[in-house]
Amino acid sequence: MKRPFIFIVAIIALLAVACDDTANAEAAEAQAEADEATQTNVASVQLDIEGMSCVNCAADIEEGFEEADGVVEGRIDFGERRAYVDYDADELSVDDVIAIVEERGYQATLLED
Ligand SMILES: [Cu+2]
Repeated sequence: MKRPFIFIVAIIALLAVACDDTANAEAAEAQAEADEATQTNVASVQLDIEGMSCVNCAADIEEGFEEADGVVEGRIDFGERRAYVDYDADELSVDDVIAIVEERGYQATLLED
């Protein structure tokens, strides 16, 4: 009669420990990301994009940004035919960002403001 009770207590204890570990790991990961963000030399650039015929083309380029190392965030405004890209300037140059667009088969030119 006593055994099942101990077994259940043990399971609950194990689950509690596991959940706590997950929470700690998530907190550590969030902290690491925050540290990385403050250390990253983020630059922003706007590009004029040519060659897009539909919103799928915009999504295609955004996918290129997502897959590229060093791009913090890349967004395409299909209506304006424009890309807004935040990137790690220690890792990439503007030409590298343009190359990401060109690899997908579109043309990008730096928008001077
Ligand atoms: Cu398209």
